[in-house]
Amino acid sequence: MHKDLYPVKPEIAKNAWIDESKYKEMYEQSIKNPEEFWAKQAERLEWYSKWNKVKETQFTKPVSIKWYLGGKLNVSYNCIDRHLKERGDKVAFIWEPDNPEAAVRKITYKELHKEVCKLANILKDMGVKKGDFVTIYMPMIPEATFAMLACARIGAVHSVIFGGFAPDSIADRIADCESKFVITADAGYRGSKVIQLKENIDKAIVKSDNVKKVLVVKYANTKVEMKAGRDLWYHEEVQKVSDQCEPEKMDAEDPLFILYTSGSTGKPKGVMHTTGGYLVFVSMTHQYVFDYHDNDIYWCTADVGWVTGHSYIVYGPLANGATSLIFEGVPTYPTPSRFWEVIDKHQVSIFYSSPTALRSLMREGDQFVKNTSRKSLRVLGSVGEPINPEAWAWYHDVVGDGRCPIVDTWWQTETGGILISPLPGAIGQKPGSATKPFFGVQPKLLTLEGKEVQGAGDGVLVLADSWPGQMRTVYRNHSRFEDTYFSNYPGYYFTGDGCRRDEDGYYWITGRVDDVINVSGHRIGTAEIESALVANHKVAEAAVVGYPHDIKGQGIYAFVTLKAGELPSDEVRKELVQTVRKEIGPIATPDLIQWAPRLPKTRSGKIMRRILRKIAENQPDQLGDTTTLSEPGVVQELVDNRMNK
Ligand code: 6R9
Repeated sequence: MHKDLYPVKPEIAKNAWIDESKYKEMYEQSIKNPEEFWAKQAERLEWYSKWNKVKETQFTKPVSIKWYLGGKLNVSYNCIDRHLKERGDKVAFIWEPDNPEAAVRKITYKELHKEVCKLANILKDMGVKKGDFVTIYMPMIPEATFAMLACARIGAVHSVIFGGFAPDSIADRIADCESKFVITADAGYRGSKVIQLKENIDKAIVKSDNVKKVLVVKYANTKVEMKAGRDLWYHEEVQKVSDQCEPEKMDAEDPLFILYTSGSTGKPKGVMHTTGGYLVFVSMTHQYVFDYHDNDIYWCTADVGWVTGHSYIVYGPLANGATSLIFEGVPTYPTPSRFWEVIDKHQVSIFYSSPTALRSLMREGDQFVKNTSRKSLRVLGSVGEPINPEAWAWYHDVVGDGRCPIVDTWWQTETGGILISPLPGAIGQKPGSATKPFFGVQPKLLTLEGKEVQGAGDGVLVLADSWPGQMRTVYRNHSRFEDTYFSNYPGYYFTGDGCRRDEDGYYWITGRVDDVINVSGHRIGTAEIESALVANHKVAEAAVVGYPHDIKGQGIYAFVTLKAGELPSDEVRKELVQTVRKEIGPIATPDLIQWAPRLPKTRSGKIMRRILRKIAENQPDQLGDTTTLSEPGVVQELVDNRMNK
């Protein structure tokens, strides 16, 4: 049995920014007097001119979220220039390449300043102006972060696309924000595999003709086609520009970036984050949640293509003048000791990773951990999905040798930063619980009918008031923003997650309550996978649900009806897998495909996913009410042939 509660370790509390009584005091202030609380927190940044109002937010239609109104600042200035006087020679980024034999790169704040200024000047020469959108599709190399910061420096809005997305997904994301500029590399590596990034961009651009310029970093030395007049080599352009570039004075509410994320319906939404509130929030959460101190070496294993990479590899750590490690590789290459070897090699003290990575390593056996020292570690973090108590205990006992608190951080692309998490010196941990709300965060549990659950109980998780890092809108679709997050439970932000609160007021996230599945910590809308499947001419209809998966958390289970005349076979199954990989990317690869001559539908023709979910979860005795089905026999057929027995 696992211990219930892992109390705060006194040796951690002693040196922590926040201890138990400080947490209580600050939390209370943050709720009672948010304006004063957040005004004080904003002073962690340097502003060209102060805001004239801290907060103007409304969760009922018309929904409007604004923080630090009228304030002026620049994110790149705050992440770089501000540190030059005292920390110019401090390392901002350590880059650990995929191949452990290849050379490490260390980039000081002074060097980062030059690199970002040069890239900002290249962007200007390419014609990028304040407010323009720039698509970034890069391997995990330092240039990816230079690109983000260079955009921020000149007031361009970046849209980073994860390297695992296929040309069609890239094309959709380029078209949605009509981005005219792309920054990419010839290719990248992941666990010795080569990913042809430039080739994917070329294919994507054919489908969306708005792209005018593509800047290409020569990295893997693969052969790529360069289109004259459109494509530019970074190493050539960088020779032509100055290493000084004045940062643009941005309004607190000017957009900083958009990031596409899957929803339960339709195409991915462009989640928009702005400048002032976002930076205050990621800087503050990075400091307090990880109990970050000046001499820490901090490593977040996420990819910059996801929000975790944005907030906790780049913006939060740099705003705090930290040394942030960028890792190009994968946890198991060349061996399952890689993470722990990198920790020893660079003396990492704060390590932030995901349950799926931990589970895949746990399975390999403790010897791969125990043959490393890990003495430098002080705080461990987890994000992306609920962490099962077994993986938690392994992380704590084996990886952390029982010394390090674990911060299980719950948040979302939409929230910009961490909202529910232990603070190492203040909140005791329970394995599997994200524990307590961060400052200013007011979680509530509601019944499906919208009634508030008091005390211990289960419900959907909503938030009662805004925090500075909250998304501001779905780009170009404010009504989708309002409908998705503010219409089911008026007056609240709806998270899409289910949650339990225990007797101690601890929060336990139970998973999505919408048609979004969380595969290895990546959110994928079932609707997207379904439309990828029906893009294959052999498919008449498809329904996709999640099912429990040992390593990935959730796996993708597809029920597929073929068109009349098409015969099911393993070949067709393989072909459908390829279709999905081509339409969306490898992250959406179905794990199981079951042939479904017919799908269970209501009399009005709606697919009954609730029933399919139970079949996929191998709980055929819990199908619930099937009386509204138009053809009740369909279900037994599917149960008998399920793939997951
Ligand atoms: C940061 C990030 C958000 C969804 C979220 C929830 C799940 C994330 C979690 C967690 C339980 C945690 N999630 N962290 N569930 N415990 N510590 O992952 O953003 O990709 O937008 O996913 O991930 O379901 O709603 P994003």
